[in-house]
Amino acid sequence: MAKKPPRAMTKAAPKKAAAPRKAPAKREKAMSPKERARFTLYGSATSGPTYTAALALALSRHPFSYINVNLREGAHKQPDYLVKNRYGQVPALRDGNLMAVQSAAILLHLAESLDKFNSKLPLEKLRIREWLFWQWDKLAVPVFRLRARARGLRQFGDEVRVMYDTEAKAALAVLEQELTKSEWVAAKKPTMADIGIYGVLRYAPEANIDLLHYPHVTAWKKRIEELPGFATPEQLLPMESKLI
Ligand SMILES: N[C@@H](CCC(=O)N[C@@H](CS)C(=O)NCC(=O)O)C(=O)O
Repeated sequence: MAKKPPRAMTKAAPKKAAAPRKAPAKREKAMSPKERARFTLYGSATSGPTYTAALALALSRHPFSYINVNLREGAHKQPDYLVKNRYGQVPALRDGNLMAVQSAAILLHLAESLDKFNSKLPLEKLRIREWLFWQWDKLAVPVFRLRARARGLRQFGDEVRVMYDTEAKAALAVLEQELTKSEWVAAKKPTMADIGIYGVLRYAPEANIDLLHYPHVTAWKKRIEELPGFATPEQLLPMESKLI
């Protein structure tokens, strides 16, 4: 066996100028096949709440299978779907053996189980929940009703339209005011509360609501769109099911 030359005899590589010290890049742990196959999202391509769940998974950098539930054909009211979502709505998210429904509950489940877009601070945790409850109470309903009317999926007269429009704008004024104080709604960093609210406001133009009247909301929306992993509804929700 050829003898290895003593250390001092090995030719030293020419010295390079020392590169400035960078913090080591955080290496993503390789995902096991079981972990990759963990989530299946049941939803519809045009559904805002489905997009919210998909966006939370995308921003958490977790792959998922997607099953298209054909709302037009009433697939969401069939017994095989009602066992997944007792409310007969999309989305539903399978996490292994567990089924999560209601998009805000799905977001909170992902925050806890993936430890993403969450906070360890009790006050921030509370604020994440607070904003998600507020979002469904004050923002999502008027925005989604107006959008459904504009798309011809719901019929109501001008009086009701004005009522929802006023409600949506009142909610936006609250959000605008909050975002004058902080970059993110519930914490010093983006959380599931931002993702939940973004999932509604993405559809504001389709509800004929102009977000340019809310400069802080517009800037916050852009910050979310710059987060790694961000994707649009069209990119995340195909018309057909997609298994991984
Ligand atoms: N609060 C529910 C709302 C879900 C929802 O409204 N889904 C709509 C599609 S965007 C749906 O399934 N509509 C059919 C129905 O309610 O019968 C959630 O956040 O998951």
